[in-house]
Amino acid sequence: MSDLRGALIGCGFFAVNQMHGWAGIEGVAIAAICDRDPARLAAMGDSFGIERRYGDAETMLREVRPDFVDIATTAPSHRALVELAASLRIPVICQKPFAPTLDDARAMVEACDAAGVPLMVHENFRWQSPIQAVGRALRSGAIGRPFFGRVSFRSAYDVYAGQPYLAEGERFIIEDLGIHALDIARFLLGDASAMTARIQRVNPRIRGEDVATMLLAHKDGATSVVDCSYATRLEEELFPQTLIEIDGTEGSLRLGANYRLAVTSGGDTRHEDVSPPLLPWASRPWHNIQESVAAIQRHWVEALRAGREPETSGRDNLKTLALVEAAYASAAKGGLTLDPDAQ
Ligand code: NAD
Ligand code: 89V
Repeated sequence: MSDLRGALIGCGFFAVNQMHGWAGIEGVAIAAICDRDPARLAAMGDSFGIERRYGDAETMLREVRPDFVDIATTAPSHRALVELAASLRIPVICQKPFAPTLDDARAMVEACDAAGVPLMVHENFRWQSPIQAVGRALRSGAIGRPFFGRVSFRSAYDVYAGQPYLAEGERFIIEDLGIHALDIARFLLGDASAMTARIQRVNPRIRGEDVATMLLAHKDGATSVVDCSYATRLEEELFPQTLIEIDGTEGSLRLGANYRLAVTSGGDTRHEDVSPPLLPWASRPWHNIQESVAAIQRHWVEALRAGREPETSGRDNLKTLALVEAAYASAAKGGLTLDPDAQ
């Protein structure tokens, strides 16, 4: 018996993970799906045995009246779809990037607040089990007060094959991937009060930046470097692993390649394998991300049932989006130019 009936909008590249995630949560069923593209709608419907299929989101939501709606479209459509859900008082999950602009994002939060509708952004990277393990180690107090952090994602994986739109936008890596890394930095070290960034485009076949290096001042006193690249050819391709370094007053913590966590404290180092599980429907190397999809969706169900605000609520995500905007604004300014006479 399912006590929560969901509906999905957007049957593209990533939504299949969300459909698998929902299928694994007891008491939840996806009652209907929607996509403007009939071929994608049919493929998803056939794969998951969903009979109720729609080409128009409003028609679906009005007819099905689901308990929640999961928006898995790309950012340009998010505001209209979230506002539609709010107008019909349907709790809503929206994929990242939440919105193309902070103004849109604020309007979406306001619309859901005014309607009394729960809103979660599908910001799933902090839900990866290796990242959760880092959070637990940090919060155990073993390394004391953190004063430095690094959140690093460097790869040359061909993300453009599955997501061609990533090569087409004026903005790329900060908006698509850096947003996850910035959210992890917030999750581990708290909110930030200042940011400096530099961006580069290394791959000439894409429009936006594929390398970003950001420096954050966190309100609790730590400094962090958040760096990401899709132009980094390594001896071992680590996609989609996020590597983490945190130095604290009493020790340090490293999440190294292949999910090896080392916590140094009191003169000892504890090593732990914090590899994510390979869920039955998942496939390497995406299994790390796929597991976090299932985890964030479970979190949504728990929060919805308990009437609690989810961790990555729309309101919370405004702070991550503000960092994205600050990074582009800082990169556009180019930093302080040194006096050539001083060189
Ligand atoms: P996609 O282009 O493959 O799929 C989007 C689908 O939405 C398309 O089939 C399109 O026809 C449909 N669509 C768009 N607007 C619609 C509307 N108004 N009504 C009905 N259908 C509509 O995109 P994707 O690669 O699946 O990415 C979707 C979102 O997921 C993006 O925001 C992307 O950033 C995000 N994403 C998140 C993660 C993650 O780990 N959280 C990973 C990959 C992608
Ligand atoms: O997770 C994401 O948002 C994806 C990718 C890992 C390719 O950046 O778009």
